Amino acid sequence: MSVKDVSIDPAVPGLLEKAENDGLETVWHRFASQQPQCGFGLLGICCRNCVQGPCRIDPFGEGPQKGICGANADLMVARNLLRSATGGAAAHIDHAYEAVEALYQAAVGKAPYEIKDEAKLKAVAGKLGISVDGKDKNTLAREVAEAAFADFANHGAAPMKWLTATAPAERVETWGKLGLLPKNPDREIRTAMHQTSMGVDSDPVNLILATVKMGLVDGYGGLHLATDIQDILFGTPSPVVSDANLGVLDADYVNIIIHGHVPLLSEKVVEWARKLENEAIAAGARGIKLAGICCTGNEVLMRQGVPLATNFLAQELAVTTGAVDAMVVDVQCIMPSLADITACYHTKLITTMPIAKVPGAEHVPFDIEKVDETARQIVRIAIEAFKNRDPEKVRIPGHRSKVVAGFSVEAVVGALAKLNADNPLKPLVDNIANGNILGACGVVGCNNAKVVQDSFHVALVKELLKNNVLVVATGCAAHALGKAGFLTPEATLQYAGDSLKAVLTAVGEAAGLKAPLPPVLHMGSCVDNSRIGDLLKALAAYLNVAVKDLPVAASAPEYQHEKAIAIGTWAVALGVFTHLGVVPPVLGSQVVAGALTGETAENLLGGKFYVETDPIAAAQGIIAHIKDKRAKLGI
Ligand code: XCC
Ligand code: SF4
Repeated sequence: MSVKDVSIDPAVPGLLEKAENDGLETVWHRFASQQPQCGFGLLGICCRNCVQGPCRIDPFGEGPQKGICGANADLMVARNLLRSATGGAAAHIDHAYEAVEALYQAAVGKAPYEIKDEAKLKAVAGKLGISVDGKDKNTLAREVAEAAFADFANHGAAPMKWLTATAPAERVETWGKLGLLPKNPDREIRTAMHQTSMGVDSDPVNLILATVKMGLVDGYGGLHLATDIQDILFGTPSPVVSDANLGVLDADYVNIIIHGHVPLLSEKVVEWARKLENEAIAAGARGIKLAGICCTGNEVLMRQGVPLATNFLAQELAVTTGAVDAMVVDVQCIMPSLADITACYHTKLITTMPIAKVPGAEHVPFDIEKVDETARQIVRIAIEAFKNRDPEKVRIPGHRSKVVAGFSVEAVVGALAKLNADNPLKPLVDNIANGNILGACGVVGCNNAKVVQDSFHVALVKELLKNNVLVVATGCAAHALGKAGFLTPEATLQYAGDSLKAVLTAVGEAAGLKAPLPPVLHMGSCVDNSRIGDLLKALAAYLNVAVKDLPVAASAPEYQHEKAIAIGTWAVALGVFTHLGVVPPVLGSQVVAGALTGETAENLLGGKFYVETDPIAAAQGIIAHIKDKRAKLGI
């Protein structure tokens, strides 16, 4: 079978052809083999929550309308949705917890990480109400880690501290009134699994509310906690210039790809790759090149300037270049098929986490106390593998685009402070108020085989920029926009509407960049969506309005993961109008689909989901929403 027109990434067609010539199948071949996909599943009306099932509802109303236990379509859809959000939140929370453990171990001298960002440490401690006076950084780091552990050990009635310390006060009040404030994140996950098991909750509305609560568990116990702790450990990002796309690989070098989500090991791999350059040179290479895939890639780009190799859908094709000596993976978004592909080349697939093994891969366990040894061992495996590389099988696409990344909130405020040191947000807000910037949109999330790779991200963002909507990006969306050249000053000149262009040019010049600010600000990995939340909180506070009143929106045009469902729900709970470019499996229930996309969500939370599968129509919907919010603010 041959597949075509699956991506707008210029590196893909050549590599796809190579994969086919090398006798390999990719995600797109398997997607084609799966057609047509199950209609019950697409609508969310199948259930296998007990072993009497699986049960299905006939969407045409002729066959069964209830499962064996009596569950109807509304209940199945609501239960399935809550389970998905719970799966996503569990992934983020496990990630965040691991970062907290690392911080604790580092603080007590058991893990070899230097606490890099004392300013962030103090800022986070301050928000948590921990006094910083006279404490050295290790003592303070231990206390911050203990405050995080306390959330996980919370057996009382108080809400999760990380939420009350970081979410906007107006939101905490709103969620409190609705009874949605989560307590211990682990317990919330347990409760949600219980609530959705056979014969517990049969009220779809109650399940929808539980899903919103799970969004909050994700947003604060997962995203915000992970970002805070990782910034403390590894540094808060600041602007950095690098490259994106598979052209960053180099046939003359040992090429190591880091892929996954949790940067605890990859930070060390970066460090050791730099330290062991000489060994690579002794092996006949000119040095070592690192490149990232998925969110581990974003993490090491933001803090270390490591180039982006590619995003989710092209991870297999990275290996088919024949030039990757080791692909090092941690957790999440790692295709099980990678081992089939690496088996065809000299590439070492290295798994590192106890919960993420792949048959056929080499497992080098991540052990936090010995992380330096682990990282050194991994780099050496790559150097050894390089010696076995077959030059005949190498084909590196020439495509690479410059990217400017590293836009943490601290960095954005820092750049704006060059215009107004006392009141850094004023220039931004003034330009929103006078209409030079129409509004802002966070474009985030994944690739999904149902969408031509990167096409929705790019078409949507082009249209938004043309209409003077500033874009911030994270996750695989940021990779997509990076590959397509949107993370550069040049993109401002090429794509931004006139008034947006003028503002970005003025800010860029004032910040000493000698060029405009990019029109799409790369804010990091998917857990770093917390940074977007913080930016919204700061803007709302400055204007003395609620986040739900701001002329802003979010979009996940090509999302695939359960994590994206959890993040999207958090965004809606925060009061954000949240576009989805892929139809979620809820259309089997009017009750659920209607509540999430209609007045119920909007009245209770101020935000709602907006599903639109055409990029231009989606941009228009987002712009109409932004204009509506502007009108309500009287600007
Ligand atoms: Fe995975 Fe985060 Fe999605 Fe990309 S964007 S496909 S989750 S790597 Ni988060
Ligand atoms: Fe069927 Fe009910 Fe069991 Fe689901 S929980 S599989 S609907 S019997």
